[in-house]
Amino acid sequence: TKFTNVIVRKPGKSLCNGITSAPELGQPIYERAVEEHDDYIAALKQCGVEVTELPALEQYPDSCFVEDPAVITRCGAIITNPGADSRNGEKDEIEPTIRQFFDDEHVAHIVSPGTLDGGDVMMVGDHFFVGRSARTNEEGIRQFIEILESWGLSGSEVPLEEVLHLKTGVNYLEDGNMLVSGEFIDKPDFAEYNKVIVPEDEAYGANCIWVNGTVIVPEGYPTVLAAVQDLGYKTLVVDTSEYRKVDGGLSCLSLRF
Ligand code: CIR
Repeated sequence: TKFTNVIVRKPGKSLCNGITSAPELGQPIYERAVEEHDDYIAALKQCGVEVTELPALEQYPDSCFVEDPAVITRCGAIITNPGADSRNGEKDEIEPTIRQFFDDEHVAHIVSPGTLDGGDVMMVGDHFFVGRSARTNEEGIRQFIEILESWGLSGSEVPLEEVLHLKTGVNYLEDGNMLVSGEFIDKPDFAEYNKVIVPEDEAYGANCIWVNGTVIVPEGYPTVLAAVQDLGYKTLVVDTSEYRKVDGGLSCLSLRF
């Protein structure tokens, strides 16, 4: 795998009203969120990708989490049908940008009653694991796998019990290495990989991203950072603490392809 392009969207002030499962963490501080976003973009650029930065969309508080309304594979892009009502319209906002990179035959859609969030999709080579979650339903997964298979790719369902999205708890670092936390540590789906177990008190740190040989790790997760470095990866650390307040992390903030 080699990524050439990354799409991000600047957070709006409305990020403070993003969906959250952890209101006790408080609302994101907008100015700080923008600084963190700038640092994130700088880290991505260091990994040798071209970054397309879309403008903020105040109408959609969670729209900086561009990973959810689209999934991009090496064979084409899939515009999803995000499972949260307040986010569903984000699919129409991202599509024109996706079409700048892919022609008509290489853009597919998940349609109602199917729902799917890109945060539930983990790419491992030409196979895609798809979490069945509160956002991604059985019909969405069926459509997604049908599209993948029409492109010569494959997919499989992973039921989730505890976390919001599949990649909240498991992330593939290429080279057979997988960061796993909580409910994913013992899932048979991942038995064949070199699993790096993320301790419960650093669970948020499981959401790292591999970008062209470098792994970007969230700031404040020393066990995860050491484990990733032990695997031999170059690492970059980015603070995503304002995004954590609304259940977001490193992977959610970009589309990498
Ligand atoms: C949401 O609940 O949809 C946002 N507050 C967070 C989305 C995080 N996205 C992701 O894990 N892919």
